[in-house]
Amino acid sequence: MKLILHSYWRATAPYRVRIGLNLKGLPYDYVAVNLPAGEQRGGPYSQLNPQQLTPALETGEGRVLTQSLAILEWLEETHPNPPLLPAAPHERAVVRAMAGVVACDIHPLNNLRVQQQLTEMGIDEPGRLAWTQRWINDGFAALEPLIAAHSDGFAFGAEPGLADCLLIPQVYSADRYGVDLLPYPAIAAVAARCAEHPAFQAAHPDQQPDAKAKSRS
Ligand SMILES: N[C@@H](CCC(=O)N[C@@H](CS)C(=O)NCC(=O)O)C(=O)O
Repeated sequence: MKLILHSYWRATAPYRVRIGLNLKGLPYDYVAVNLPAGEQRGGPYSQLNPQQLTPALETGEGRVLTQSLAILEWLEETHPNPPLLPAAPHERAVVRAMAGVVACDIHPLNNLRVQQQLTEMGIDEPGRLAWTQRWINDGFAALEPLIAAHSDGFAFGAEPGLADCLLIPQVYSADRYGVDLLPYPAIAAVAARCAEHPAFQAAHPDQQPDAKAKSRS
């Protein structure tokens, strides 16, 4: 079974899946979908994912998975080791809560199509930036005490897991949008720890084929 990930180098939802695949040690082929050019809309990609959002993961025999959290849960169920979730139900719920802050409460408000809609509604660049920073700061303010209470190097405990798969791409986005991490020392510490881990390094946007092609052109 050859996995094929449809991704865009700078997009955070596919970045989550790249980290998960790397943590599980699963090789995959990378297919770039140029989001600013609109390749997610209308063309062959929209047959693969009718929601016209990345990521999509082809898992063989014509099957396609979408939604990064669903893909990460599928990875966990089909390749349990090393685990992305702790064993105890309460702890699993805490990790899913961390993931939910990013996936449900930050990212949907700041996605490309939302930015494009704000532009269409006449919101200027400083207004859009303030919007984006607002929701990242709200989410990080909620995550900070959760991570401070449960981290032992990574977001939950001493091993990387699901919460880190969500957190690190969001920290990348925070940096892109000029959000200061100073009020969030626990988040910053986890980000520094993950930056040393090969699975996170290989998943970083700068390491993706479409980022490299861009910098050559
Ligand atoms: N909830 C979805 C979000 C997917 C999503 O919004 N992906 C973004 C990239 S991070 C995208 O493809 N945006 C294209 C667009 O907005 O047109 C998931 O977790 O997979």
